[in-house]
Amino acid sequence: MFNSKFGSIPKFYVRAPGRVNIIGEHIDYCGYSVLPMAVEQDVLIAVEPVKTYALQLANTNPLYPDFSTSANNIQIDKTKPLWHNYFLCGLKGIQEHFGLSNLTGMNCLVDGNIPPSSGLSSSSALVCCAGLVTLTVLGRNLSKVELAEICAKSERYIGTEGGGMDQSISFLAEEGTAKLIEFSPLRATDVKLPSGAVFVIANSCVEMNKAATSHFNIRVMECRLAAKIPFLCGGLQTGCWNSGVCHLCILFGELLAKYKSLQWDKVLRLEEVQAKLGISLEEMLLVTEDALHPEPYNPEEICRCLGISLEELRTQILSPNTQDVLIFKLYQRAKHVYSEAARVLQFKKICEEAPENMVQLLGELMNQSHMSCRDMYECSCPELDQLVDICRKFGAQGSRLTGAGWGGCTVSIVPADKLPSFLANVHKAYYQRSDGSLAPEKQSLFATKPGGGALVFLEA
Ligand code: ADP
Ligand code: NG1
Repeated sequence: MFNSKFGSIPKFYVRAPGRVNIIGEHIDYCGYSVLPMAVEQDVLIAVEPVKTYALQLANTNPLYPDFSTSANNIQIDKTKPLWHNYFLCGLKGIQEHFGLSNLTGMNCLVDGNIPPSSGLSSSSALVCCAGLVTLTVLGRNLSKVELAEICAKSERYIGTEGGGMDQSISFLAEEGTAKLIEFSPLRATDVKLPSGAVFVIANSCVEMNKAATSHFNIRVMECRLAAKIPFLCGGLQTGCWNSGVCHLCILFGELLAKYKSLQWDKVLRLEEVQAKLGISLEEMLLVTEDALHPEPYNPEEICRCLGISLEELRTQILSPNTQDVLIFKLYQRAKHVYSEAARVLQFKKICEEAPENMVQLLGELMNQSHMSCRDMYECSCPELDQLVDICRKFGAQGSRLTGAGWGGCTVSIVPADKLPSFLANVHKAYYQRSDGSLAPEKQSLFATKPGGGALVFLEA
């Protein structure tokens, strides 16, 4: 196909994998550690550098049309997340990192088998693959951590305010092991998964494109606001919802006095709040219960608490696609984040200690995670809830949505000896169509093992 598109043959190939997040949902952009593994499915790009400035992209999938532009004039349209824009994000990230204005061109043919908009990070695999393609064409070197950080930042050119989990695992993954990904500084630690269980991905077949909707960014903004509000409450700022007499001020009066001089207006992430207060995640849950109210906040109340105008809220805190949001559920989002962050650490500890009932304990954490995503974070959907129930009914010890949610996939932990009957029963219960035919099992329901990270294949 490359030959028929460009009349030449590729000089090298790059692959970058998708991932399944085992636990730790919607907490990477709050600064908390997550626990994903790479999947075998990936984006693969065949590349031929050229001597002109022409960048020509083609795709093996006819749904993604050919695209060409000048490599030294990259424009990314945030309002339309067309496929080639993800490629341009990766390219632009590398270009900016090296401060290059004149990039030479290339011919690229993109192929991918990660189901798109399904929570398995097809978008980040494409961004990371394009980043590594560009680095290779330039003949430069960067560490995997540098590449992950550059691509995490540059994927935001598409308009989503993601946290960096997907790009990190795409580069730092190693075959045979899941990873605990920690941020600031970015690092990845091996997590040995139980040998007696298998992780199974099931696609709800509901697609949710993050960049084409505002669901994802609204959650990021709610977390951002939840990180600021408690500390401007309780006498540090007048006019807050409980007139400055909340329990937070009594419980943490000394801590607040100590940190009063810090610039809370600069705090963006819930993890920073915890670090500044120097207290545990369990204590943060208590602080949240005292400092935030369960009723939704409206923009006026938020502005009162922060001492800013509506215009400042819109332009200085909110992203372009969340400026008209009228309801922010800060209490529920913060509770999800702190409890989910604690579950990730518990999951890792159980994997290290490997108690006899390990699979059951890990399953319980995954079930709790799904409940919190569904009820507190509201990022599930009826199809995902149904799929999770079906997976549990047919033998999963735990099952949860994975990735951003609102559609996409579930991940289940299934005892190895139950795998064949689990696959058969779930297939029948969820994928059997009304006309009696079955959706293709291979793409929708499959067991997965920790795969390796991004790679360049050079011709011998
Ligand atoms: P995900 O959860 O899979 O990252 P997103 O909705 O964020 O989902 O991104 C999906 C988008 O990524 C697709 O609409 C498409 O633009 C792009 N994409 C994914 N896979 C491919 C591919 N193989 N070729 C071209 N573009 C792709
Ligand atoms: P998906 O939609 O599954 O690729 C997104 C974010 C992650 C993370 C998860 C939720 C991007 C590129 N990805 O992943 O950073 O926040 O949602 O845990 O924004």
